[in-house]
Amino acid sequence: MKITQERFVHEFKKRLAEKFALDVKDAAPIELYQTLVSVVKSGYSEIWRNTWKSYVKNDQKQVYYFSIEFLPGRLLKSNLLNMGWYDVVDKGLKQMGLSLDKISESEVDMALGNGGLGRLASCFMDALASDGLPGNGNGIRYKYGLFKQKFVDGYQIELPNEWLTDGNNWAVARKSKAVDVLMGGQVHLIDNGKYLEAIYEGADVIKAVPYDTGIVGYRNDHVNTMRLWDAQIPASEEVKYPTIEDRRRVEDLTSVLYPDDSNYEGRILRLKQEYFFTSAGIQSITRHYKKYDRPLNEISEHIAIHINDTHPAMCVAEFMRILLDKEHMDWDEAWQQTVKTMSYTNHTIMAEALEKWPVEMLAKVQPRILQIIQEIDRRYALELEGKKDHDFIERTRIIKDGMVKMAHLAIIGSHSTNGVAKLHTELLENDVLRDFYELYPERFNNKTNGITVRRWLQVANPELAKTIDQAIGTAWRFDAKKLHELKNHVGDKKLLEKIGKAKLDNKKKLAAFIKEDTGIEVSPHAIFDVQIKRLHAYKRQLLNLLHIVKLYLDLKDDPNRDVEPRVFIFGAKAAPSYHYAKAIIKCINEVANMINNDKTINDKLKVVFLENYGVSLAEKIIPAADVGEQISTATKEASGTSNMKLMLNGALTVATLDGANIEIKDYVGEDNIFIFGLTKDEVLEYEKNHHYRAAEYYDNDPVIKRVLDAFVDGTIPNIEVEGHEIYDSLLRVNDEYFVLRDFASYVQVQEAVSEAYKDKQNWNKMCLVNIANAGYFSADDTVEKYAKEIWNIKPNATEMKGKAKDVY
Ligand code: OX2
Repeated sequence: MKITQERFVHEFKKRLAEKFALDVKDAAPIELYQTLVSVVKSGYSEIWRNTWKSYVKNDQKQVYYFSIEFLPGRLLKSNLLNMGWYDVVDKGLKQMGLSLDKISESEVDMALGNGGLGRLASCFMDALASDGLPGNGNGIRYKYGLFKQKFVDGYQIELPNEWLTDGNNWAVARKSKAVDVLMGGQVHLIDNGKYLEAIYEGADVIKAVPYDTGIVGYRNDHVNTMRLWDAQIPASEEVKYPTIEDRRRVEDLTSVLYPDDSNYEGRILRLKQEYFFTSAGIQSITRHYKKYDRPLNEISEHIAIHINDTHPAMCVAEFMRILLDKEHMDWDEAWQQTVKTMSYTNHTIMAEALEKWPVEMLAKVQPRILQIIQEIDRRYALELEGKKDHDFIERTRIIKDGMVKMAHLAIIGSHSTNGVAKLHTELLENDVLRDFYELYPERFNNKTNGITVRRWLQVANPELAKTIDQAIGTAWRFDAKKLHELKNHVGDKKLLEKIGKAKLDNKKKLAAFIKEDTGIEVSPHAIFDVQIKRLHAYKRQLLNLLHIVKLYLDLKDDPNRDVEPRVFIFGAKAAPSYHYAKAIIKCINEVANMINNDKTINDKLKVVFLENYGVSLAEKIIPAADVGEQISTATKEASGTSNMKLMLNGALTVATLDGANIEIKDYVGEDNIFIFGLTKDEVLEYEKNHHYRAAEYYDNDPVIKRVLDAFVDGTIPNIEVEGHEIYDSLLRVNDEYFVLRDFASYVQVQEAVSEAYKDKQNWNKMCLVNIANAGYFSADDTVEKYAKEIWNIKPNATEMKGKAKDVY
């Protein structure tokens, strides 16, 4: 729909009257929001239909991205931007005395994920659509998103996140496309003379109902689909569930998001969720494929299925189940199609996150799937007999000691395994998955993560975006790599000033938000130093905290010390069962209380821990950050993506040589990033030889001793228990993540940061270099590489990316 301001205002008022029988002046924010969503949806629904039709008409190969998490955040502004409606709607709303910013605040974040993995999936959805690529999401429609975090007495409290209370205005329920998922019971194979027939007994039938959300491409008349499944009771089975509790048992399958992205916890509900959305997705894909009478032994030429981390690894077995049991294909042919269709991304080398499930649990969830996995495993071992030694086969097979290793299933059952940053892929190939790399070298590849520059710069930071337009034009909005043209402007003092001004304005806005949210007053002229990510020991929020305590003690010694004022800002949720991470949260909050209320500190130091970190909060923090903390122990952070978002917004990175930090350093050069700490080789050396003694650092470094003592000697109030836990984890349990080992080097680099900040012009120049290089981490390019090198899919022929250019 071609939109003008006049037409928009007319349409908006009409819908508000129809939907709520209200005038603009009487409508509540939520009513205004819902009205706006309905106008926006009407603007892309026809394109959505046409996109799908063109896939069918052109018989285009499509990819289905299976992910147990998606973190789209708010969709309103992002959709407006991508449709090319943003400015018109913004002005139209102003004409009616309304504000887009305010209306947008009524949208509840769609928080169906934990962190980086889920947000990456959503950046990829946006990028697929914007590249005009035929890509669909497949996941779970959790009734409760990731918990809402509150702090009470400095402790994290988790509250349910009822994001569906006002309904989800973007999604469309497609009851006619529901499929039945079978779970539990028993299965027998009977030879009926023609094929082996799988007979299910006593299985529960669960109806999987899809909710589809349009994913709007950027200015290209292209709308893809993210399909999320909801568990319901089929009408035919209602009598089996007479009570409300019975019904709830089934419906609860899609109630809660497993609130942990790294600690393994064997819970059957999680395994059921994994099978549920895998089976529903595969069934709907194969059903659709068959509708057009195409031969099944060519299916891998028409569809690609991506397994995002191991949670959907049962795709391999479910796809086999359909081809074998429903389509009566023979094993070898079915296997060939399966391997050609599937591809897999690994997101972590943390041992506790590599999923393993007990065989007997799988037997309970879906006995036929277990049978198929056992058969895949048997054939795998048989095939390698005589070619590899016994130990190799035992190490790499899927089932070992009564456990099913999901990563092995994903690797063996797919044609591509990729890591998410160069270092991470290298570690997979040479260490964690070395055996598989030896076996299938051609299957391994790297795809460094990327982010959508639209949400993280155009939407989140309009002032900086306009400043960039003035310097290099608007082509970067279509191709983020073009941001590199900024490099020709490093000597442009006016531009550097404007970049500084945009940052200051964003800092003022964040300062106002901090005041409103926490009551803490911070000066926008201080360095805003930001660490935003899940709370995990390996991410080392603790290292940041120890440094803050050091700065505080230094100021106590000498209140007149000349320091560059800093505001340390944290945003992080800890998994509810992750006790240690919660102890760190408590300590950060108590250190914050101590410092913020100490008048002698005179605003030279402030610590702010914002509650309930998520996509929308990130959009407020990132544009205002001067410094981004990426300080994980080398080898532990597979890639990181907040590092990319922060540099894009002109923050300078304090980083270890871990994950994508290394690639960031290679692009911006050592002068434009603050690198410290152990390298990968040093960490691996320590881990191999076990010769690290954290206590030596405590004994020999008086600064470390003094800082750690503050946790147990009453200097920091209210952490009698947690302070000791942290102290013990470092000194008695020997500091698994080398916090003390990296401390001195971290302090040094932080001093360099303070020093650098004194020269504003040079600082802004460094920011500019970071912005200029951030385009190399655009998800559009990352996804294009997946499309070419893994999925073998091509952009839609009707794609009009180029044409839309002159509209802006
Ligand atoms: C995260 C990784 O920890 C992070 O380094 C990476 O950037 C992100 O995935 C996207 O690739 N759960 N979350 C992750 O891995 C797992 C498992």
